[in-house]
Amino acid sequence: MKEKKKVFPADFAWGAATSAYQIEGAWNEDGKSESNWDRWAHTPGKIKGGGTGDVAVDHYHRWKEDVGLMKQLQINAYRFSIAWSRIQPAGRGSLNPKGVSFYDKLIDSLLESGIEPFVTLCHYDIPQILEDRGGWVNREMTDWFSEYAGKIVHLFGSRVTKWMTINEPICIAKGHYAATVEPPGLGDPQAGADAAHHLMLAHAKAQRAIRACGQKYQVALVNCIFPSEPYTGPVKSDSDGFARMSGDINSAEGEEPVTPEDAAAAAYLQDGYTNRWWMEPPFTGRYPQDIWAHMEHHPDVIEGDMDIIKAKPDFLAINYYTRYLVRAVRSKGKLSWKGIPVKERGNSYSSMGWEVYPEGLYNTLLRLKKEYAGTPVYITENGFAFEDKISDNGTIEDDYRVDYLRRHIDICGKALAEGVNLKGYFVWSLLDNLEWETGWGQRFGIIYTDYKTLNRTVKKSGLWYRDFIASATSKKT
Ligand code: IFM
Repeated sequence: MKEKKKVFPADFAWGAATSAYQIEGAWNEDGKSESNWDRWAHTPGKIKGGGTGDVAVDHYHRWKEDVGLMKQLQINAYRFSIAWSRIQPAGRGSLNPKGVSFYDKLIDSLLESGIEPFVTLCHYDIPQILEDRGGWVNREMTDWFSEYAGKIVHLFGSRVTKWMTINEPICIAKGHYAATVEPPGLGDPQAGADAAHHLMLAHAKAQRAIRACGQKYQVALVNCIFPSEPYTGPVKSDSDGFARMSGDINSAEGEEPVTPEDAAAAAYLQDGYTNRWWMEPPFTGRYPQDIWAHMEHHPDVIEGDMDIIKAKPDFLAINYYTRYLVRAVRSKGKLSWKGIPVKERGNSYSSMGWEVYPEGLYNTLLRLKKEYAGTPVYITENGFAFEDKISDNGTIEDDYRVDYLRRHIDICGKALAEGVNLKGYFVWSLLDNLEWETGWGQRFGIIYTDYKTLNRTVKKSGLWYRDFIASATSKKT
């Protein structure tokens, strides 16, 4: 037997990810308080089809079975989040022993199974009591969050070293405060801008609090990166991930025609609002100046905030699903952009309407290498939603998901070969779960969940992932 030439290093993290509200259920059991998402789901009309996380996929009671499934899949890392409302029901002060015990047992069981826990402290859900006080629009939230972070790391820090503070702050600022689709659905752009700043500050303060617990911890903010490309004209993507374009831009009916320069600017603007705003400040200590100048609503940045925010994370936690095709538009005379769903390019689309575009992951990884030289990168989410059907003989033939995972994992290998400091890959998601306001229709899991019986069945993609991990980690040919 000879040694195989390995693309993926032996210590590469092969994982799957979930979040508390999407899987746990037990929304009011064992001392858990109401969360912002509980309140939202219990408000008629907020979640498609009336879905709630009350039971979710009952992970709170079935966690042992779920860890067993992870073991079966041979993953060596699991990313999950802690429900703040379960572990610290009042959002401040004392911890709930039963909540602590749940995560305690989960972490022990993962470690006994050879699976490293990667813990997210806030994956959208916060105690409703804090939402009632303004949630992320309230600056005090930055201190409440960092106190909570410090407490949790004190609790579990002897067993968990990888910590993620906040998942996708852009979705919180935009979806929860600037827009109306997620709790509390303020629909207030100024609140969105304030939340955006508070989220960055909260992350930085939490990172400090975690580091104060010990040097061994690795901390990151989780960002979803959507590389931008202009909608029309020949598109050429440079290795830095920015799209350069030339050619005419067709205007849609009723809109002003736009120039190629406009389109390029739009792509930069979109990239600025969606990606750079969240990625750059911990490295540069300032928000991207072009975006600041373009913004209509500015957060209240107090002297000293940016010094706190300027604190490099230990790794880049990147969620990647698709790219944005962007088109310039003029709104009230000002250049802006909109994302365009285009289906005629021959690519496939998930049931979320997201284009399958692995090249975007490649561009992103090379861009990260260039812009954040050397900082380790984990793909903390990557996956494909579809309305999977279970066959009469009980299998789920999700070849489209196998194809998606294979192509994105291939890209990871290619990026590693080109010197990207990629440390791990997490499939979103371990098992089908509640996809927030879109309800139960979007199945992202590599494990199928029957939402009536809550039975779990490993899909073809899960089996494929298991076999892939086995071959990627075996020492011999
Ligand atoms: O389900 C979500 C997850 O909670 C955050 N990232 C994107 C996923 C798919 O929409």
